[in-house]
Amino acid sequence: MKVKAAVAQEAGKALIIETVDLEGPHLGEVLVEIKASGVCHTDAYTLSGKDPEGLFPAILGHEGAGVVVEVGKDVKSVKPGDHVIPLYTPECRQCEYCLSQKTNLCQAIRVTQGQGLMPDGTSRFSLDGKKIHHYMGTSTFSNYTVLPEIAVAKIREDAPFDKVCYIGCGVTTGIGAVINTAKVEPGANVVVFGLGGIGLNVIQAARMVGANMIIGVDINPSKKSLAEKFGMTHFVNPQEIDSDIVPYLVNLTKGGADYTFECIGNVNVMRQALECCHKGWGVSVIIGVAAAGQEISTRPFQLVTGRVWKGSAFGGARGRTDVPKIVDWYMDGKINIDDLITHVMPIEKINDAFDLMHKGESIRSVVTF
Ligand code: NAD
Ligand code: DAO
Ligand code: ZN
Repeated sequence: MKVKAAVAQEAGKALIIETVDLEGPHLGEVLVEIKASGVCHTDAYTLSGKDPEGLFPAILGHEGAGVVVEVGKDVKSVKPGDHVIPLYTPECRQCEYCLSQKTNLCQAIRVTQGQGLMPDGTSRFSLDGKKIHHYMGTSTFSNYTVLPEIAVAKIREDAPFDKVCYIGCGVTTGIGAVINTAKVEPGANVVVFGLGGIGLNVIQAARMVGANMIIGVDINPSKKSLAEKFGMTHFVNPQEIDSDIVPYLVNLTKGGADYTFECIGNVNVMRQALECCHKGWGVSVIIGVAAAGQEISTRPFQLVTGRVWKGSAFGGARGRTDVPKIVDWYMDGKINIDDLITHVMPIEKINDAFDLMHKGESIRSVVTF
């Protein structure tokens, strides 16, 4: 079939709206009509050419929502008409990783997904007979896409696509890091570094679980008011304090934070986030993705004396199991997504979404089809 997609032809160039050929679903795959897709930093990172695993030409996008229109042979868990959120972290429920119950990093299709291909090693997208790569197994910057069955979460039908698409990455990443990875308990003191689309979701989850102090750290003072709306109790701008940020935060929390979250992707901030944790038990969770080749460091004595360094991918969420629950939380008013979606535009304007992101003027832009 012919589909409308924003194609990344080359690194560092704007996306081009094209009419692309899409083959129907093979064994174990589903064809999904994408209704809305968020535009995330990871799309921009790959488009920039800095992502060593980035492949071109490709159809980017990994934060979508839509409707199943056709299923391939042997597909059992979804049917045409079902509303779904694509999952860049699938959940096969059969691989060693899924069965371990210790991680959400299902490996069932990891190799081909990283090669920009479907699990059988081929692409469904082409333009003028030339292969176009899939991206993160999702390629949601297209009005139709093909996904493995294990990479879709079935969601309720009354959930608005242009809001719940954000659960496909940012919302789940931030909320899941608090609930699944750190397991923040009521009364805990929390520090969140970076108050963007991820950090604000960390903040709202910290409030939801009953954290005591929720300290937000950002160099951009314009982030303060929205963060307060989401539950931040104290704001710290590192450029406006007299002392170093680590002793400042240790003092503010009277001994160190119980939990910290790095939501920027800056290795120097990752160190600060670990070192402002409470001696003996403080846990620091790295969410931000640092540029290729970057390394973290600290004095090992920080860990010897009980601080714990962890990482979190897609909030530790098992997509097919957890994403429908997060959609319910949104529909029940337990979490706020609406105030984070600052811009909505048709797919034809997708390059404006990247510009807004680079200028720091959006929290999340959503493109619709
Ligand atoms: P964003 O740009 O919206 O937010 C980053 C915030 O950090 C901004 O408010 C900025 O002002 C602030 N900031 C920048 N440098 C700072 C510094 N030195 N000190 C304090 N604040 C600083 O980004 P986002 O969409 O929230 O994404 C955050 C990170 O999370 C990115 O690295 C992204 O790639 C990553 N991410 C990780 C996962 C995962 O599963 N681990 C998923 C999605 C995104
Ligand atoms: O299993 O090795 C693997 C791949 C895990 C991918 C996890 C991605 C986490 C962060 C990327 C940013 C997502 C938008
Ligand atoms: Zn698996």
